[in-house]
Amino acid sequence: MERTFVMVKPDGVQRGLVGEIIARFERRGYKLVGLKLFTMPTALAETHYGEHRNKAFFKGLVDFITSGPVAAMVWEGKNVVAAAREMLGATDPQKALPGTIRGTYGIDIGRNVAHGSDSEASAVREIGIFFEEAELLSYNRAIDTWIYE
Ligand code: DAT
Ligand code: MG
Repeated sequence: MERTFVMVKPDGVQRGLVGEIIARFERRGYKLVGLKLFTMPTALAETHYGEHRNKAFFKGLVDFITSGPVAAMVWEGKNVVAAAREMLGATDPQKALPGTIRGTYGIDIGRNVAHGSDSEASAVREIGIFFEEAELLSYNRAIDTWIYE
């Protein structure tokens, strides 16, 4: 089964959206296999957003993402990497479709509420930098036969 990294950013935590965002993935049928609330150290933020190191918004992005607690999670299920990106909506909330997380809760690109890995390779990389192997749980859910055919 595929896994992806999803994170409620400091704006989402401050606005009380952690439960709402977790609920959307739960209701969809995805399985929560890792979860923690913590404030990201600058070095970890710079690693996580390393692909944007040379962009004009990089410093502001790192300052923002380290400004308060984030809720980091790993979700598991069929095609969950692409599904999570669709559920988040476009990076710029102004362009995100209504009903997506960013299209429901966001306005500015620098306050887009939540993160999701953009590919299977990114998911593996991001899960590896945010979670120890022992923090990722394997467990059965009786309900899975009602979610997967
Ligand atoms: P995503 O989070 O959808 O994967 P990304 O990886 O291109 O988007 O950018 C990472 C974050 O950086 C994004 O969630 C918000 C911020 N960001 C991206 N483009 C930006 C821009 N043009 N101005 C300000 N912040 C930006
Ligand atoms: Mg990205």
